[in-house]
Amino acid sequence: MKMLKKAKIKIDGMSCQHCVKTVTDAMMGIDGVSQVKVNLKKGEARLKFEQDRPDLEQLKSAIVTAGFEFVSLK
Ligand SMILES: [Cu+2]
Repeated sequence: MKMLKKAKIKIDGMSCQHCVKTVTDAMMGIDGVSQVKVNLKKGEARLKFEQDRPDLEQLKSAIVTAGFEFVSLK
């Protein structure tokens, strides 16, 4: 059984459910990411991923490419 790890990403610029879906799809497209839950009000995405944390630059660029602003990663 694989251990899942978690991260919380703050994202600026999401304003509706369409944005939520765009961000979710962008995150799910990254290798190793197995679950994404976006909270529109809080402007954050909670990720679950396998083994090592996905590359920070990869996460950032996925968010920026989708048209949003990466704020922080916890
Ligand atoms: Cu939107």
